[in-house]
Amino acid sequence: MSNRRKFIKATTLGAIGASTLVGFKSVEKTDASATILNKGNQTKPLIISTWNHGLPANEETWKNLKNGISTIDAIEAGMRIPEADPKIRSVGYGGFPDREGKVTLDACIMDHNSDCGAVSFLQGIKHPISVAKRVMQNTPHVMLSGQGALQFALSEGFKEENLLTEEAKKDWEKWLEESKYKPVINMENHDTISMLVLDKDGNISGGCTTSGAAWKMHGRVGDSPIIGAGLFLDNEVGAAAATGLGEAVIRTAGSAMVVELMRQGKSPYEACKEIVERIYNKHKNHKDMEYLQVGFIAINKNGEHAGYSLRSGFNYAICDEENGNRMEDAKFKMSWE
Ligand code: SD4
Repeated sequence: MSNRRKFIKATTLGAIGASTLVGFKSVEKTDASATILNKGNQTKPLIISTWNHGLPANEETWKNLKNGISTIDAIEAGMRIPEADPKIRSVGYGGFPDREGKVTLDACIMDHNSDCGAVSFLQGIKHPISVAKRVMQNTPHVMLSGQGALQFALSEGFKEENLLTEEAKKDWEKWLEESKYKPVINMENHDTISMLVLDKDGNISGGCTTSGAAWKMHGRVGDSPIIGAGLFLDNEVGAAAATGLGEAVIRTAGSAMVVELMRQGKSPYEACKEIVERIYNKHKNHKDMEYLQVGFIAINKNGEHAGYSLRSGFNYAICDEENGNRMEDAKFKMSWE
């Protein structure tokens, strides 16, 4: 087993151990692609989220759903956990900055009515997911960006603060020594957090939040706030969300395509795999191929779920009544080695 693989395994199991699984049984592995939760009329709630930081996010969302909070508010509550955690260098506060040393954030949220809200290139606000929700609920628009998004957040009562931690600043200063843009996606096992929820009423909602690719150009926006790229759902069919190199996901309208394939009858696993294959085929001779990683998670109305990535190392957190909150390694097309 390579060092990298060992590292990923260790962090995966470490995260399970570290998590406080309130009322949950921790299960190390399930055959997720074969799971069908919902036979007959009764819907069993299900949450899936990308990466290890999906565990505490799922836990918070689950707790809120159990307390009768609306699904959108429960998603927001869950995603605020990694956003506020300075140790997570790919989301919210403590996220890696762009090449000018600015932390710029992207997020979106979508409900079962196809209502959605997003913010992109937002600076100085710790919880972009909450601002995205306000865009959805309190404006006639879907996305606000940059200075306008900040202005809106302030008008809604959000507080402006410095999101660049000392640790992230040190890493940026080190990066400046060579200034080479070569994203190392999933190296630390926590990129974008995307969450998909099937609630007790059988409705599907989702959210996505990130500080985007480290050392990106100032002004760069990734896939995560773009409905159809980083996140998409159709309550008649299912939902999908992405992590990895946003440029590749935008070029292929990744999450929307996964949902369309499910509409045509593919399982979440088959749909994620086909879109990853498509992204690979479109990029195999592309300059981005050297560091290309993309991963998708998907759920359908039956409660089937899956994750699939181009390269190894992607995992996602699954939470349901039967088996609690646990990690699943996504299947993948190829390893990094
Ligand atoms: C982006 N997909 O901005 C996001 C974040 C990510 O490595 O996963 N970056 O491209």
